[in-house]
Amino acid sequence: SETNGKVQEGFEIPEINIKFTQLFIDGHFVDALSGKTFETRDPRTGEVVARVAEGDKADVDLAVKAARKAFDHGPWPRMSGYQRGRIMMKFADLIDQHTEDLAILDTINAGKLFKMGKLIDIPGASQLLRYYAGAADKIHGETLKLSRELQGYTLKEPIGVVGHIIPWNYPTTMFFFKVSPALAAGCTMVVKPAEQSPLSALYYAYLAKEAGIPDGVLNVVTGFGPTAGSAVASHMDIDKVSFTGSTEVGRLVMEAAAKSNLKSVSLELGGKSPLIIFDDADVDMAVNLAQFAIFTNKGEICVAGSRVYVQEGIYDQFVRKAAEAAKNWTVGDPFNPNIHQGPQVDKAQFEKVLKYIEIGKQEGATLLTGGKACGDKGYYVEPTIFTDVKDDMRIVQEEIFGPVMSLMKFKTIEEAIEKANNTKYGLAAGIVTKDLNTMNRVSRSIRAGVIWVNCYFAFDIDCPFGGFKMSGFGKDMGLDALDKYLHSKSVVTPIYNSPW
Ligand code: TXE
Repeated sequence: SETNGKVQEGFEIPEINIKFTQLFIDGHFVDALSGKTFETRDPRTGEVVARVAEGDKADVDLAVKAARKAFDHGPWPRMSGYQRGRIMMKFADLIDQHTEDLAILDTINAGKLFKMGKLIDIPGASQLLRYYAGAADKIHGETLKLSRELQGYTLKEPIGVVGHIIPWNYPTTMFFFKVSPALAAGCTMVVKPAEQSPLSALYYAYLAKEAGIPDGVLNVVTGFGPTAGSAVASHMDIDKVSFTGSTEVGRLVMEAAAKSNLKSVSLELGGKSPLIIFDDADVDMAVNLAQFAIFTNKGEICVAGSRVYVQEGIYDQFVRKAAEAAKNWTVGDPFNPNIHQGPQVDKAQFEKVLKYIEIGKQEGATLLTGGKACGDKGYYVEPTIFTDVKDDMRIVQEEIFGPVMSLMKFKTIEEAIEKANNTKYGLAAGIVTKDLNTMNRVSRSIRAGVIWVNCYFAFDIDCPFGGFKMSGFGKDMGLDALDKYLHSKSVVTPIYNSPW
């Protein structure tokens, strides 16, 4: 396989066995009503690996009908939280028994590293289920004293039928970011996976049924955004839509919600996250962190540290070391356990990344390393670093969603804060410093939903995650995410002859 300078050989590709390619509606795998299917491709080669049912509005209608029935009349919202939690625990156990099969699907659909799938994404899915399973029987409202004549309490009720529209960069993680808290809350749902990566979602639907999740609670409609996705966003019988994807489509989803039934919306959108490295940083550690922050998952991460700001005292040294380090960041077949980076998800993303590299060059940035496609097939891109980058360049302002780092110099803490905030996005930021006051001051000054200090991608299920500004609103993970799928009802009673 191709690498950024090295050739890696001698690894095994596991047997690929695709079991589920139909829509999952009301507890059954079914063809799309239209009978249509679409190709799903392996980004390692660009070749078709399966044809998957192409659901559209009519199929979404059926799925919503099933979810509505399961919500209005079925056992799921009526069970105790403890019972729901036990079924979710069983679902988690089944995922653990199929880790390898599931990781294979995300590798051949999204180009994700197989070893990371086995170590992180798939075990993370069962962990998410268990976290929210544990919360399912701890959902409670408040007692309200109110005035002398009135007393009240709040009831936390499931919000209803939820539509989850998810992207392709983390097909498993995104599925469980959305589905786990919604299940715990007692909601029923329709999931629309990304057209690039529909396979694992269908497998999860099968495991959910095996675990005992009642029919109609979890439906999966595979298909395209403008048809199936938009039918979810504009459906009159969906009570909430939870979306992760581009800012552009997030806007369409919110518009569709507003124009239909004013369903509640949460959006996790794009980012252009800054990583700020101060003079007192350990340069080797900072270089590794910067590389990890942008090249992980081939830069297809909403929180990728795509803008790296380095203080002038260590800048030259940092540039030299970053160029060296990039040479050791190997690119190749994601089934190879020794490589760092697989292919971009599809041809469109591959071309988008290469286009932005051209734009960077035309804008006058200097290519420090990388800058080209690699391999004779598939969608591989070299880890790329630009220097001499200016704040208003498109490569600094727009989300590339690929392994492309923009490296910039700053003098003072004020300048770093100003540059970091000079973006329409506000998803994440990283700070590298040993100085406590710098850390606190910068953390409080950056307008972003998560700040990582001397680390990056430090996710934990108990830590809410979501954006500011045009990166969206509403949190995934933590108990905040459970709250997204609940609404609060106030119940008030009069008190006669109340003493106080
Ligand atoms: O995203 P889309 P795309 C960013 C990233 C990437 C760019 C384009 O910059 O390069 O978006 O990727 C569904 N109504 N992110 O085109 O289109 C679609 O089917 C309802 C960042 O793949 O936003 C898929 O299920 N739904 C992001 C989901 O939206 C629609 C992750 C996301 O696809 C729809 C992905 C419509 N009109 C891309 N059109 C992140 N925040 O991590 C599409 N969809």
